[in-house]
Amino acid sequence: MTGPFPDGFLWGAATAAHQVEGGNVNNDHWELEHAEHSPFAEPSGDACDSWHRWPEDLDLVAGAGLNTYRFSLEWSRIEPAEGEFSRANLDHYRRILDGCRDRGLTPIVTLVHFTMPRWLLHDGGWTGARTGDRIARFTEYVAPALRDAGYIATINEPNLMAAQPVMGAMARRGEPIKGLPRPDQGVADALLELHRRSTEVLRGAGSPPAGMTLVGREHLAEDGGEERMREERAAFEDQFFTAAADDDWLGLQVYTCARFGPDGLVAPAPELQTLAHGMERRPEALGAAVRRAAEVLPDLPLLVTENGIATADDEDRIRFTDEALRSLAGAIADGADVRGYVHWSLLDNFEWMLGYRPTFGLVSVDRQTFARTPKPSLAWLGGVARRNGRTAC
Ligand code: IFM
Repeated sequence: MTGPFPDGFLWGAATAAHQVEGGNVNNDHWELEHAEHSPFAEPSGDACDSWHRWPEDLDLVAGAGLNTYRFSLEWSRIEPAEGEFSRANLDHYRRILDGCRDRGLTPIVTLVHFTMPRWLLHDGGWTGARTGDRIARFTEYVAPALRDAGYIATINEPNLMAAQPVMGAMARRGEPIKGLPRPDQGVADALLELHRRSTEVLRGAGSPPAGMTLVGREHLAEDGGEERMREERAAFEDQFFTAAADDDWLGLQVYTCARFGPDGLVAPAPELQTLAHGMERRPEALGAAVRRAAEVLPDLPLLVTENGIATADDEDRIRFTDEALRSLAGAIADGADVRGYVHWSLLDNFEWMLGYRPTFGLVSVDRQTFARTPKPSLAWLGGVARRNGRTAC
């Protein structure tokens, strides 16, 4: 690939607390993983034991030649009971930030990556009347520890989080899931309000640039599907873009496209589906999603905070990422203000309801010993980073 990637471009890999730390016994997901008739394929358990092995993880990122690490805080560890904060656990994350800076890595920190403390699950959840005050208090507590972050994301993928209850209801009615449906408007409104409250606190604390990370996708209309595509895009994307307009930056997490016919979402052909969530293999969706965000929000700096593929074939991961980066280079050449590319994921990790089967990692993790084994794709991406995207000679 050959890219006009700007000087200072960030190249990194991402993780999220519940997917890699292990032992997050005090959050909503742990509870759901262990519920009777749980929809989770398996519990998260010890995950990748990154709670203890994070220095090894950072060494892998820096050693490969990447310059950025994205990770998230686990609210349930920092505020295990309402209003009761753990200084020791916040210090743990503070040490990860220091560890990043010591290795020349720019930390991108997400405050909420899907999980909430159990006490919040049982007292309102994301849509609860007091959740705005609670996220503001949490943000206020953590903000001083995050002064060295390069970027802070408040909430990860609120557009996906708001679509989840809709998917749950569809599954209960036995309807086929053909992709991410239109978000539940009440949940979307609530999450955007939480983002606003958290951002307000970060701004007041003089924190690093604050934004949110959204699922970005290429929207494609099949014959007669144009109107429906525009409606769905407005609900899934445009309303979130509008809410992000006053932020300092926007994160896009792009894996695939969504196709629309006159009756709505069209499921990808089975031969095009990848290992995770039946997504269509469409690397060029990255450039398309970035172009659209840049068109709607021309003045907002963008970061690709996730992009990747679940595959057991690492050569295909390299091919996919190379194609995705070519499309990103095209979007940048056409004027999109993109500041970085962060691959999902550093490690093979806990892929939520699908458990450990899908492997998104640049590094595999032995489920018994937690030994990390870099895949060729890690060195490949590190090489891309060292050359700032220029083609290898
Ligand atoms: O693993 C998830 C991550 O937590 C959020 N974005 C999509 C990834 C792959 O499904």
